[in-house]
Amino acid sequence: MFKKVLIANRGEIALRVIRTCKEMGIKTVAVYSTADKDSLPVRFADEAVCIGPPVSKQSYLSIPNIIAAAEITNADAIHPGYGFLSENEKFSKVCQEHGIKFIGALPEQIAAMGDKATAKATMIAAGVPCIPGSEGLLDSLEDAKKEAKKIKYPVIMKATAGGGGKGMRIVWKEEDLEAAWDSAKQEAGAAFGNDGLYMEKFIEEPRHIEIQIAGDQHGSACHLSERDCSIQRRHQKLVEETPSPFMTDELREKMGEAAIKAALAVKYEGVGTVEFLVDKHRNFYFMEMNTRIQVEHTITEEVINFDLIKEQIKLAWGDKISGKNYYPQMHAIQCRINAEDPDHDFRPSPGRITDYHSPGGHGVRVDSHAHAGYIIPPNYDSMISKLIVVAQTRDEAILKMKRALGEYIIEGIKTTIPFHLKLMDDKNFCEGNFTTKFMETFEY
Ligand code: MV4
Repeated sequence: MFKKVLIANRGEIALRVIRTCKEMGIKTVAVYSTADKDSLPVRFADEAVCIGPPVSKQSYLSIPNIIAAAEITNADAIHPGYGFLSENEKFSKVCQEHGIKFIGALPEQIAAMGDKATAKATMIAAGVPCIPGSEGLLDSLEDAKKEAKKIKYPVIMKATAGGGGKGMRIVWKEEDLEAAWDSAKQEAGAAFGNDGLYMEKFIEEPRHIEIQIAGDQHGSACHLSERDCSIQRRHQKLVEETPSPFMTDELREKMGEAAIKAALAVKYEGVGTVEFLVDKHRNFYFMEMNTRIQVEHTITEEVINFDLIKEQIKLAWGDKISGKNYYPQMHAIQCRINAEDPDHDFRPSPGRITDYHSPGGHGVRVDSHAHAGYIIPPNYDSMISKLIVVAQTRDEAILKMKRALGEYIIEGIKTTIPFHLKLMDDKNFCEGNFTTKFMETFEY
């Protein structure tokens, strides 16, 4: 097994990875920016190396600084967490060239999935259901008009380098197509340095349901069931749960098989997620594949009783998967606790946590690097904690989440806890009656 893993990340996920490494008898190296020098990952890791100033580009996104830290400490593997360099083709490649195992996807897999039009073409070839649309990129406004006529309005144009909604435009009628084409191209070019667009039929009020998969270096893959991530705001997930209240045993089999096909099509090694849109008739369509561990991996862990970070490390080492699929035995919900003010359009609320008490008890898990006296730096993501509950049924999980949210004391900053408390009382949420449009009408 690896002797020493460097964690190229910060915050709760750095802590999460350190914990599993310790349990596996693997030494850990934390890297940190000067803003994080007193953070828990730095305290709990066996070694810690400063890699630069608070600004991410010069620290957590600096490939030379991180590789230097790995070489100095003699780490034999790097875990990138999520965000930052976790889906960076160049970083995966540079690790390879330095004889350091990247605990994540291979450069070719990152490239194949990072370009969305390429990913979609790969999935169509593999027989994974995709949303009807253009074959590859649109080469002109005229081409876009022709495609939209074929597909029929409403259509959606998406940036091939995108994800997360940037460079995406919904078009309801032909007279709006030109303006959408111009602005999407401009936005994608500025954001990604790639203004390639493709087109799809617009699916109205879909659910976002993703399938966790795992693949080994010996050509096998399995699925670990779904997560429902439909409760989002501006493409930021707020709450995730598994199983999805919309799922049926039959749909899970079909989506699971499709996700395995997707993984095998790119000879996927490690853990990954295949995202689908599911319409009201339970038709499902491939959306994208994430070649990293995700923020919401925790809920899957709770319902299948399985450490996904441990699995990731074992698969990177070359271990084989068991060959069976995994099905939820419990119901889990995660609320993302952000340092944001829900009363003021979820604006960031960095600063010092003056008092802190986290909930506990049966079926409650808190993944967080926060503590009393912790100063949330303004430079990074506003997520400071993940509150996860697991129970026998969905109704019990909601009750447990309300109980746990009620025990959570975080003073000195604003958080999204009051929002979550209100959500857990919402009739439509409690009935499992929600789509990706839920937050557009939810009255906080
Ligand atoms: C769509 C769609 C409807 N129809 N594609 C949003 C982010 C990007 N990954 C893809 N997205 C969407 N693609 C078609 N053909 C609706 C969305 C979408 C969405 C998807 C998942 C979760 C939240 C969303 C919020 C708005 C739009």
